[in-house]
Amino acid sequence: MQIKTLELDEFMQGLIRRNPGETEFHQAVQEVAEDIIPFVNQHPQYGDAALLERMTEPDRIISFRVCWADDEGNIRVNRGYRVQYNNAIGPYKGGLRFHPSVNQSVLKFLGFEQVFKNSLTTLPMGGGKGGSDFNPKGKSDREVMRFCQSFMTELHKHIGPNRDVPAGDIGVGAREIGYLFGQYKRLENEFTGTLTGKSLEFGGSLIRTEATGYGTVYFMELMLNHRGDSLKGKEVVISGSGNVAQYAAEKAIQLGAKVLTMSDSGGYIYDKDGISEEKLAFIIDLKTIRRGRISEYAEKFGCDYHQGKRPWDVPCQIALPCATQNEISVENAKTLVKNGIIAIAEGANMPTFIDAIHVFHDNKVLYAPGKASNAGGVAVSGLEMSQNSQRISWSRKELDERLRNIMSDIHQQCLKYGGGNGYVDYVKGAWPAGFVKVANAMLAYGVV
Ligand code: NDP
Ligand code: 2IT
Repeated sequence: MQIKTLELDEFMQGLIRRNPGETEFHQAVQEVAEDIIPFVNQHPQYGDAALLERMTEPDRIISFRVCWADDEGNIRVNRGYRVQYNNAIGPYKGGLRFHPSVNQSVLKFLGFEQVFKNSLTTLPMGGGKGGSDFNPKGKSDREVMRFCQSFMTELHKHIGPNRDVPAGDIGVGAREIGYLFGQYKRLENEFTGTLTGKSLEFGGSLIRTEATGYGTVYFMELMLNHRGDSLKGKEVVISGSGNVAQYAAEKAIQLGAKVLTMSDSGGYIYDKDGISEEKLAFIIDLKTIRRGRISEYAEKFGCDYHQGKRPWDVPCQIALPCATQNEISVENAKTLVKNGIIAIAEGANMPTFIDAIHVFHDNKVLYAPGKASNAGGVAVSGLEMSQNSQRISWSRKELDERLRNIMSDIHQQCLKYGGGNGYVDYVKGAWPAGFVKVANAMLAYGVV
């Protein structure tokens, strides 16, 4: 048999032809293909088995109608999805996103990245993602409950503790997981750990709420420590003010950094004095309990609010994008570099456009892709699954230690493939590290 070598352009053209209009999915694959194709070409056993072609096709996509009644009695229709991407190394695992921008392309990009991220955690989890174009904003608790019950009435047929274990993501937090789990339990008449991110009273794990944000900052500290530096005294710009942003801010403050900004889809606040733990408590209450807008922070504490803007013009040494995909453009990246940024770690999934990543690399800015730096969330989800299976719960201290160890392990894996020449390329490091385990499992299964 002739040895197959892949060409990036040809591979991407085929992928775009097979997945028309799915721009986010194309972008996520392009990002991996740039580094994986040379790797695959050096390891012909992967190319010959067409592993990259197989990995860019999800195992299956489930799409369904979600019908519910609003508080006025109107019948509303949304679309629900679950992309079961790859279960080579464990049950499908990944979050559910409720946001009007959700479509098949967004969930395929998220599912694709989840496969490699979950592999990097060293835990036995495959990758999946799901959600709906439902917008929880402005809905009453009862409306959200009815939507979640309707969504789960279909989804429950496709998930289970050894099949597929969903969790939260944008628009899906403790409230939604409670409604979803309650309906799952009712339909299955079984109490199993089929969802993670549950509240502590019914099988949730300590540290899960904090895990993504904490893990992102642990990863940042590891990158800086590797260069003999640390977060202490650094000025940090954060986007988002949801789950990930809140706990990234908390850990950054605890490690002695000064957090200058947080944002939501309306704009960003710039607090020159730094967001203190007390001010952060106001944000957590504002966003998770009162479900208000970040502009209220500016009114309360008398600082600047920039409507309709993202925070990347604010001079800083550290950036932590923690809102959503494609929030850092090439122009934003150039501004950050001009203003002296030294490192960026993604709390969000794919917040940086590919050409912006190239700007960071060209300027030797440390850049951690989300599949490495935000893996702490799904890692603690994995630990929640282990605790549920054993019917035990570990202490906060033990879980925090496990989280730190996992982040440190991911950092080590990145150094293995991305180190050398004094500058660590974390993209080059993260992809092969996640890829190899999944690829070897798929090779072992034969042609499936
Ligand atoms: P939340 O819903 O808790 O918070 C999302 C935040 O991002 C909010 O501040 C929201 O603003 C803002 N946001 C959402 N969409 C947009 C947009 N289109 N433009 C500007 N701002 C936007 O979600 P999470 O904190 O859980 O998730 C944030 C990111 O982290 C996502 O990329 C997610 O995939 C990723 N992630 C999450 C993990 C988790 O465990 N939760 C794990 C790993 C990654 P507003 O309030 O106005 O909507
Ligand atoms: O993007 C992610 O890793 C998540 N939203 C968390 C997934 C999970 O299963 O905890």
